[in-house]
Amino acid sequence: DQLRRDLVGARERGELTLVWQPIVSLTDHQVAGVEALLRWRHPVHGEVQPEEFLPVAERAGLVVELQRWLLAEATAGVQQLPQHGPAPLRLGVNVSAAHLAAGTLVADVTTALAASGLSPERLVVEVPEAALDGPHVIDDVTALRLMGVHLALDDFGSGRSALPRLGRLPVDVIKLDRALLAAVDRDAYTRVVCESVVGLGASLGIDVVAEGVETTSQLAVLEGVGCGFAQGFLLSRPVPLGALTELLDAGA
Ligand code: G
Ligand code: G
Ligand code: MN
Ligand code: NA
Repeated sequence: DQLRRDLVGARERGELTLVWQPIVSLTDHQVAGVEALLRWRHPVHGEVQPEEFLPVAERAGLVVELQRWLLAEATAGVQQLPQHGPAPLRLGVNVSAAHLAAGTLVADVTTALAASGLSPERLVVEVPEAALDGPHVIDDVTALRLMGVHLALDDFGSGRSALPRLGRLPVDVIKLDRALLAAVDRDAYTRVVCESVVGLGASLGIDVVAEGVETTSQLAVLEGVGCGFAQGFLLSRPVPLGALTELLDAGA
């Protein structure tokens, strides 16, 4: 299809960009990290979202190329950000089931860290809960963890439960799926689920990040149940690197 032909060469033509979304600590209200998100500025269709073009990239065999570009851009970009907070900003990058299946994740991360000089402890590799079932996933994320890289379970609570595997995975962060957040201030059951995950995190030494926080009443519930971190349009939309720099300088 046409989109697939357009995606070949999109990187060389400079049509791929990253946007950055802050992750805020609910303890000290400082930005603790950022998540790098991929965007494609299509010459005709305008901004195409990853949900739309990542499946196309998969069919075109471009996933590894895109992920290498993303890792290089994101690790280099985060090095340019001002550091005001108590600890260096962490960088979250998304990996997909297709990237995990390609078997190059550990090498790709190693290359990006070496090229950028970013300390491995500052990188958080976000693996969707639904992508954990692949053949080499546990070995690969364990190898990353041994390098000092942190691991986040992304979209937690949206797919097949990762709960039975939590004990075998070196997880540092759980990211509560934004579908859960949508109901957290309206539905008692959802609030209890979020509270339980926060408690589980506390017991296991895992940070919990709530994604998709859009309203002050959602934020109030999260603070009430002791959730450590939040990310979402209420706190900031994903923004270009320059705007993120201004936001960090303004918050300092
Ligand atoms: O940025 P946003 O709303 O549109 O992202 C939509 C989905 O695409 C999310 O599930 C997110 O995890 C995923 N995503 C965003 N950027 C990347 C990326 O660079 N690589 C991969 N594999 N997934 C990404
Ligand atoms: O699956 P992943 O968590 O990586 O997805 C991140 C996606 O969520 C990005 O596409 C980002 O644009 C989107 N996102 C971030 N904050 C919000 C929010 O508050 N509401 C909604 N609906 N989407 C959000
Ligand atoms: Mn993510
Ligand atoms: Na998510």
